[in-house]
Amino acid sequence: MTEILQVGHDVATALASGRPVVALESTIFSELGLPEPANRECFQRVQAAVRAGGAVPALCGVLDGGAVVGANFAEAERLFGGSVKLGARDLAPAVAAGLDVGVTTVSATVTLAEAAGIEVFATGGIGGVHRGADRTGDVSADLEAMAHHRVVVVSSGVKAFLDVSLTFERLETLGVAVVGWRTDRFPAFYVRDGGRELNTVVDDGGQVATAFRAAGVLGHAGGLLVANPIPASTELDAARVAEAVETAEAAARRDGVSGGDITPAVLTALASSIGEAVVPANVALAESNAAVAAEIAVALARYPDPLREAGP
Ligand code: PSU
Ligand code: MN
Repeated sequence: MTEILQVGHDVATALASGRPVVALESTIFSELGLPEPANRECFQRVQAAVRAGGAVPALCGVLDGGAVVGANFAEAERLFGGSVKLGARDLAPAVAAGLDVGVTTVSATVTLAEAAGIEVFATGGIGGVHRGADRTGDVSADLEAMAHHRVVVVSSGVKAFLDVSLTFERLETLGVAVVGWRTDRFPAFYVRDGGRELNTVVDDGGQVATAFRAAGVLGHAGGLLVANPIPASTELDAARVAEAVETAEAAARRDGVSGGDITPAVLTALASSIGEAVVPANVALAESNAAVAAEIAVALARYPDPLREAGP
């Protein structure tokens, strides 16, 4: 029988000796997230950034009915071609069905990260409350997953076309701690300032590690979202993004696109309407988040979990 949770060799070795590991989702590196060949290039840059920061990357996904944490080269190649998007709730049924290739979203990946004992995860932008959610009920499972799994999530805020304010409010309701990485503004993916103020600013990985360990000691059950704005040199014009999002969303509605299919459809439309700067912006922010996540993972590795140290 296929093993349900398969931790790659390098990742397992690192975890066993308490060395830093950063979990990575596979949806953004598949064609659902970025067009060929930018998806592969993005993965290569993200992976290199994690390694340069002194941590081991752990690409996650489902292959042949097994949940993989730390895909090897050949496994990663299969995931890049994946077109079945899996949220947290889809993992177990995918395993049961023996799914050949499934790419994991933020919600599925933080679930797998915690199951494997990885404390830090990097992505581009998290899912959240969609515009018009009062009508459609479309709220990403990413938010609940961050509330229930003790994992540090590094992202450039929420996906470009969500309702940033409603998502920000929902994070508060769910008890997900949000800290700004060298900023007091909650970022909105392509733009550095998403319009909401953050109460806590962190300047280095050590501060995040302290907050995360404190959350454990204080009995806070959920995760910690580290909001890292897109590098200034690749930031897009906010008005232009807003306009392109309106158009792309209207087109998706007109075509009857719903649920999990909305993200890939809108991202494709955005890339064609805003043009060439979109993909480099996406890659740059993912790479920056990977570097920040590695710094946090390194700091956490130097700061042993007081709960585990205490023993039984
Ligand atoms: N942000 C992007 N591109 C993406 C995603 C986020 O710019 O492809 C993916 C992530 O995997 C995220 C998922 O977890 O979309 C959320 O999808 P949904 O809204 O269906 O939960
Ligand atoms: Mn959604």
